[in-house]
Amino acid sequence: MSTQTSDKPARNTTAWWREADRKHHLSPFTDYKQLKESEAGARIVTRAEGVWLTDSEGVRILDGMAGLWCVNVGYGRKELAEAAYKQMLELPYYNTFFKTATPPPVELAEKLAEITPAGLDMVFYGSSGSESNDTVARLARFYWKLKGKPEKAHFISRTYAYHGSTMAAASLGGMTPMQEGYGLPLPGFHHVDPPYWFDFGGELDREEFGRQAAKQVEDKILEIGPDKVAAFIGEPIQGAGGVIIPPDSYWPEIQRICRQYDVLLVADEVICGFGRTGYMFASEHFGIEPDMMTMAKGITSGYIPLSGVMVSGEIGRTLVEAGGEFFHGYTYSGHPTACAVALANIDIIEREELVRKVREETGPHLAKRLAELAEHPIVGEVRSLGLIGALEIVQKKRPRTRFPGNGKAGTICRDHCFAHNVVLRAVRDGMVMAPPLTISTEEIDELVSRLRTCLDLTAKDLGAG
Ligand code: PXG
Repeated sequence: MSTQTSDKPARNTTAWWREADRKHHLSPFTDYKQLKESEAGARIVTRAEGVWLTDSEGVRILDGMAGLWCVNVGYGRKELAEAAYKQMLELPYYNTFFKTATPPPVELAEKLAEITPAGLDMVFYGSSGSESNDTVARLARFYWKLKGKPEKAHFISRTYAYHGSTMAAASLGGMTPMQEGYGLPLPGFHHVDPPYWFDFGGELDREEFGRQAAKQVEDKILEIGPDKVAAFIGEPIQGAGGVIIPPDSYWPEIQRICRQYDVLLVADEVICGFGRTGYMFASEHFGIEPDMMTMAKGITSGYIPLSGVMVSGEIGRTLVEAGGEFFHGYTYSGHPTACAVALANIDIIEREELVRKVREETGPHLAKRLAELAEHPIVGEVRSLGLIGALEIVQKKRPRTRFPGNGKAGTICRDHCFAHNVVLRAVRDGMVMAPPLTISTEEIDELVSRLRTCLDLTAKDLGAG
């Protein structure tokens, strides 16, 4: 417990929040020493409307990341606040354990069965993407046990994948810094290369590279033994890994391989879902028919935590017909307030035709504006689908050559963006973006124009301008 002393900043001012943040708050993915030593401290965001954040100094910031890839319907939606308020007054919480249910999770389950890809018709709820991917790991093993194949317990995923921060989700993920020194991945979690043509494709034709990347999954299944592999999991587009959009040849091959070896195919739609790519789910675009699909983020546009795992009819039937308790669940599985917000959020997405707008209007506009940046001297590639996109910073365009310092150029550009009040993420030497789906074409122009300025400054800093 701290007490106020005279040299302390006044309570609830920027300086006070920064000091309290440094002293008492352990933020995720933070170098605490670096934060402590940094002059500025954290930027304190106090309010937001549409695609614009406002910080505690009154500065307006264009949010090119929709929070953390989640605020799909934009900020300031009264309907979502009202849905939560109404539900909290009526029944803020009751559990879904022990043969009980409440109306919102049931109504949402019915809605999700309607809007998710064909074949997926039951949902298991959690409160985060990590929890849902942990559920996948347990559910896949439970399923194979019920099928009389308990030895089918291994998982295959990709490097640069992000599936969450809990132990199983981080094992499914392919971020080495999250694993080394943390005793991860857990036994039984295997990784292959991602379908990342720009960094790994060399001189190969994209589609040939896509087929070779998929073949790695087949080779890995054969190495482990098909009778031991439970599931393959992948984000249709790897988000946190750098917005890796696979060649068209990739997913159909993955699907064929999974079917051939009786391996469950799991799509992690935590970022891609709920309209991000111009489809309600990116699986539709890539022709993926997943056996399980995880969702979070855009399901409530980040207004309240909620996640889910959709399962196929076959998995659902097996659970129901074989019987035996699934020893798994969270206090907040099917939280009524979160589910009420999700229903109101999906209603906005549908009523405002956000998915169609992203596919036909704002997505193509972003692609067009990004294509202009491809001419920039330090831009090696631009790519996007709907409102998720990336550009690669390079020293030389042909052959594709990075700046020295692996990630340094990206960090420089990200810091310029921060200073120019546009939030974009740097992933190694790529700049990634995922604005709210409500962003206007004018706001996209503003985002791209600020990014261009920051690329110019980055080029100058790197002696390439
Ligand atoms: N799957 C995917 C595809 C994700 O992007 C998770 C699962 C985990 O969700 P939770 O709700 O447990 O965080 C994510 C999360 C970043 C960043 O810096 C990305 C995420 C989370 C935090 C930071 O890009 N994605």
